[in-house]
Amino acid sequence: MKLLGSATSPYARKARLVLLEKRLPHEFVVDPPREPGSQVPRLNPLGRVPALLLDDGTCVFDSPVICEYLDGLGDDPVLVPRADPLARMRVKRWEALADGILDSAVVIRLESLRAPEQRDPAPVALHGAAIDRALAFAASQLAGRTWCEGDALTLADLALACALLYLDLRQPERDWRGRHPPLRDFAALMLARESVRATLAT
Ligand SMILES: N[C@@H](CCC(=O)N[C@@H](CS)C(=O)NCC(=O)O)C(=O)O
Repeated sequence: MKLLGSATSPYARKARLVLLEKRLPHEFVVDPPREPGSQVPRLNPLGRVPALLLDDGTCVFDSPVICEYLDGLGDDPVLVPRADPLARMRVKRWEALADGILDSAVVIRLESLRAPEQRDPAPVALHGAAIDRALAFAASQLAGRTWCEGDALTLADLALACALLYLDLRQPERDWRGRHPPLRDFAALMLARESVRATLAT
């Protein structure tokens, strides 16, 4: 199978981390969807990455769907709990929280790319406040814990790491490490993983 993405897409990175942590054979294809000649719009009608192309030609899209599919391909490790509905919900809720941080960060990023006189401060303030609330929530949930859910790595940890490291890339001024020590410690743990280092956006 092939994962189509871009080097900086945090949603693609989440899928890449699942592939690497589960050691699933794959090819990562850099194919930014807006580049002329990109095959992404032909494969994923939404024109977004990540897009996972299976060997039979099926295209799986939207990172939560991709990650859940990949997790079902093997048990070493299980990244989304299967037996306990509450634990499963909590992992998926962490993923929703992390993806929501990213959705808001992308709005702010797109606004910053507009000409200064065309920028609208309202969405920047709205989404900035949402990111701050989500970070405070994540920190309160993580306090005193090593992993987001249970006592081992799950998709929740991979998703949160992608959100935090994307903020490092696009909003270094947000200083989430200084404001939230539990997130600082968590990020240090995640940055020690080979999978995370192998996918660092440059
Ligand atoms: N909800 C989607 C979001 C994916 C997304 O928005 N990806 C961005 C890149 S970070 C994208 O492909 N945008 C379209 C573009 O750049 O034209 C997911 O989780 O996969």
